Amino acid sequence: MNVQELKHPGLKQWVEEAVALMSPDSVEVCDGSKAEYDRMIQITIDAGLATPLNPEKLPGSVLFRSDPSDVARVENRTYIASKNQEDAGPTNNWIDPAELKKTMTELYHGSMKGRTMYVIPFSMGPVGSEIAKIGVQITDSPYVVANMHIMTRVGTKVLEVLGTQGAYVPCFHSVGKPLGPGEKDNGTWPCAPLDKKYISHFPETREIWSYGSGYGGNALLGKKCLALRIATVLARDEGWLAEHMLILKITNPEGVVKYITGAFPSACGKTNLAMLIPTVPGWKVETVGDDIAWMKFGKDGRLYAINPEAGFFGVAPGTNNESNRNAMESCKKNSIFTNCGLTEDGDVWWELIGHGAPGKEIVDWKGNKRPAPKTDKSPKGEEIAHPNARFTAPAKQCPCIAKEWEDPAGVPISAFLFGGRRPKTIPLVNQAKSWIHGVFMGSIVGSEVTAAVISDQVGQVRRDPFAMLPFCGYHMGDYFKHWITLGQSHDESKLPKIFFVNWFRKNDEGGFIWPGYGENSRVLAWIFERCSGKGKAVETPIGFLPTLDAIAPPQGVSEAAMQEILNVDIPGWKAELADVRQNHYPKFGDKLPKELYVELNAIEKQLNA
Ligand code: GTP
Ligand code: SPV
Ligand code: MN
Repeated sequence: MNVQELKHPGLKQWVEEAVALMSPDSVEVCDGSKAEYDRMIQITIDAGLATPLNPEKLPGSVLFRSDPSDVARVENRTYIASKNQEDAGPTNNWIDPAELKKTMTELYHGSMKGRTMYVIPFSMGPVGSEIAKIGVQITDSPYVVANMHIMTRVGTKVLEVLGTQGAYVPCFHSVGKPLGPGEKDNGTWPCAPLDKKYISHFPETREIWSYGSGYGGNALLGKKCLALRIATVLARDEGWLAEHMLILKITNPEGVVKYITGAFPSACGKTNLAMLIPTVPGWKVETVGDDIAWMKFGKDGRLYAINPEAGFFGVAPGTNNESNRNAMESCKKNSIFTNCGLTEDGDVWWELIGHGAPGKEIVDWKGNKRPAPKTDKSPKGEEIAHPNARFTAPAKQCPCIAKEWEDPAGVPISAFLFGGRRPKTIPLVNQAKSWIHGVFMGSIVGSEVTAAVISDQVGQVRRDPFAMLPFCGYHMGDYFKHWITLGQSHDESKLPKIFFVNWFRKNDEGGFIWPGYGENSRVLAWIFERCSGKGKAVETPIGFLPTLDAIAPPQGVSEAAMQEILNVDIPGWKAELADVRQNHYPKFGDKLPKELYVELNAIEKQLNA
């Protein structure tokens, strides 16, 4: 479809202005068809950017290798350009919106020369449902178009819902690598250098401008940019929640169903928990979503969650048939792999895939030939797959996708989990005593920084409140307040119960104490029972902890180890709370809700008693 055929005058004009600014060679409006997807993939193969994989192993799938400057989200190039700096808050980068638009307009000037501009109408959430939001992304990356096909609902059906007057979030995206006459990508991933990349959000006008990166959350603008950063602003104004949360359905041996969401920072286990295969007999887990939840109150006063996405953009390393068989099955066909290794037999490979690689050689994520590894481990810094290598797979291919996953009414949530990677102090699981106590715990989440972000802090613990540090589109102090207000204005008995979990406690040798993955079902079962008014617990200063007989230890975990991870580490917690008081909360100044200091004071007092 061409631009002249667009029936929405505002949209048509916006595209025409973008064309005038960015000077693409041609323009195409995406229809969302399979033929279009196949054509995008063929274009990237012809440009030397995609490698078709062995159709007997991974039918309909390809592998991309990106640029070393373009392998993850770039938090220090991500901006919340609200009119007042105060509204972006201390945890977001801010530039005055007029100044930022001026800078970026210069960068966009002619940035699509030699390329095609694709106009992607997309829906976050089922097309036409009341809860869904429409965006329109223009991009010069066929890789992005193909990924958007999998991750969102794309095409003509979205334009039909938009009609002639409908509202949409306009999203500019250019990889920032115009081509000269006759020039081709020739196998070089197109992007701009790090200091020219911008991932910008204009919360008042609800616009997204992204430049210079073709990767993941920087470039698939429905995901973190729209469904989180812009959506958090809408949610604040309209009284709902847009969160970095998985959504799972859990069924107990008696057939009782509950839905649980969980917020863990990037690469801290959401996809794995959402698809977990329980080791506890008789229990079943199914997936509703693996990264983002939008939650609104139903007439019955309960919170209902939908997954606004249509696919998984999952971390490849660490994924194997033991740890996450459902993810392995989801990406067995029709999938896009980015920055994985390529074996001699046309298969993908990554660290901790469960086996070495066949043959003599393997191609690493930088495109270099290396000896085929005999085991599935590589020394740090010498990985064959980038530690943030990803698969993009349609959610409907997941063997454990819940039948409700596209229900526009959403699923009623019984529990929220918060957690991160914490080698010490934070117990395996801990239940908040009240909504406000849970909000306090969410506000102090800490986690080791992972490879999902380009940062020199990888491995260091940082505070990542609600796992939303890089994804909140406004002042984090106001975000805490929003959570508190929701609790105060609703019947607390109907709100989800709040839990803290930590799968990542380490022993003195640096090994994980808790085996994680499927064994996390032991913790889910306890949480399920707590939500039913059962499940044995002891009250401690930090919350309700399971009694030692409440969770049977998995094989290989001693009684003493269980005691260690279910203990209140009093000196550790005192240090934790002192750090919150000295370094974390002061960042938010007057915007830190005083209710949170009340919680902090009360817990400190009990720990000192
Ligand atoms: P994003 O997509 O970045 O938001 O990540 P995510 O939160 O969905 O994380 P994911 O489930 O993809 O897990 C990231 C990494 O953590 C993978 O390498 C997993 O193998 C590993 N992981 C997940 N769950 C566990 C667990 O219970 N224990 C341990 N030790 N590792 C885990
Ligand atoms: C994350 O970093 O939390 C992701 C990957 O889910 S990305 O889409 O790149 O944001
Ligand atoms: Mn994520």
